[in-house]
Amino acid sequence: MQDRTYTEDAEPGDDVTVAGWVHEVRDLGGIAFLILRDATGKIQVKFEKDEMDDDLVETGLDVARESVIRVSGSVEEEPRAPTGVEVTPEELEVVSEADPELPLDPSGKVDAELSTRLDNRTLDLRKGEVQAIFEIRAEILRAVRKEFRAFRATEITTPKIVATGTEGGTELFPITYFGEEAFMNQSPQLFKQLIAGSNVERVFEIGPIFRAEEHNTPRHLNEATSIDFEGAFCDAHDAMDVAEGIVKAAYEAVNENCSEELEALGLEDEFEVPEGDFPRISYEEAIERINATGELDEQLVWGDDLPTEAEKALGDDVGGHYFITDWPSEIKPFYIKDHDDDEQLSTGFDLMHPRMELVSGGQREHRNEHLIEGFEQQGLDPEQFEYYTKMFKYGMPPHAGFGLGGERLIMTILGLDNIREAVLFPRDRQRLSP
Ligand code: ATP
Ligand code: AMO
Repeated sequence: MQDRTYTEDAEPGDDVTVAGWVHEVRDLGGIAFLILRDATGKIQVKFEKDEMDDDLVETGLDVARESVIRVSGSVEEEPRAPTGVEVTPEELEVVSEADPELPLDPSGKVDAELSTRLDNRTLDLRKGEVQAIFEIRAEILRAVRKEFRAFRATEITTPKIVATGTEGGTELFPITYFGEEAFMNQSPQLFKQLIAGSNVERVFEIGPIFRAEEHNTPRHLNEATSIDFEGAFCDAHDAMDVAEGIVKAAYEAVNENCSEELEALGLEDEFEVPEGDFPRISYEEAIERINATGELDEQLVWGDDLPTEAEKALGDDVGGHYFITDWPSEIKPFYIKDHDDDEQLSTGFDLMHPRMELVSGGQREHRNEHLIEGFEQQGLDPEQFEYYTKMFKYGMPPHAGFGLGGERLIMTILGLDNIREAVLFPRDRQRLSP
């Protein structure tokens, strides 16, 4: 690493070399200031024109905003400086000059459209509030990993290039794999089950999922980060306990470790960790409550999937996170187990934030003959899934798990309007680069 001091570590009395981006230059006549910004903050560089070398002053004041510079000098206390200290430069080097025509303003004084921001992510990330989102994202993923370890789960990674889809045929991205048809994986579903059926027992994965969804909404991506769990000898309620623990751990970590970032986002006063247990509402009760709100033009009947306005009505009614349990079997995938005493009723559950669905999960069908029947009922060819079903012949324990949308978690925790704000380089219908 090149020898330099982070701006946050520059203390009065030090001789330092700081390096970073030119945030702003303010020329007041006899005196001028340059604000230098790096990953840790900002520092003021002072130019007293009569007392300093002309070349040095000229270089410092002519440099375009967002150029990269390196400054060596002494640090002094200065209460009027933004951070209480300033550097009097002895040397100043322009390391990389910026074009003065910037496509967006990293100081944030001029708002930019989301698409302009995403096309220029490097410049966009120079804004404190944008950097804060990704610092918080990293902290959430750290906390999630730690929490899974506390549940004795082992982190795995599974293939993203696969021969068969699991979450519905229309959402698959086809690719060519050495002349054969293959797909980008929609979910680690089958792989995580195969490993939960080994002695490893409990697994988690944080990785990309690919969905060829045609629609363009503020909460769908075509490449998203899924936080998956699967545990042997777990039922749906155990999996709900883990999902609830993971979501709460994420909020707690942000609350405890991200105060500066919350401040950068203006959330320091309103940020709240969810309290109490998340209610577990059966699908049947959910549709009754939704119908009772009178918010829907048409009453829901048993067997309907919940449209977005129904989720919203129930979310407003409940007022916090909640589970919807015991969904009708026919609207849940083949791998979800039905209740033993009622095969119309599945063990599938969703965890909802008032704004949107965060998690889907359930207990899995672990009985080989029932699994084969389930494939047939959903019009899938069990032979294509032989690599999966055959392992159910050699001792498959009951197991359960879930998938949690990573970006939806970040989006709901921070109240972001658009899921694209929670990804560095989002993939959507219109966006394949950068
Ligand atoms: P699924 O794909 O099975 O619905 P999901 O995991 O993608 O599950 P969501 O996307 O939150 O979870 O749930 C689907 C919801 O999205 C449905 O309630 C549906 O009404 C809504 N939805 C789907 N397409 C659109 C769209 N183009 N605009 C707005 N809402 C949509
Ligand atoms: P599901 O398809 O419901 O379930 O996905 C699980 C969670 O992933 C998130 N998610 C998405 N986020 C952004 N953009 C998308 N296009 C998108 N699609 C899904 C949501 C959703 O709740 N195999 C099951 C999980 C399981 O049963 O373990 C599955 O994939 O937050």
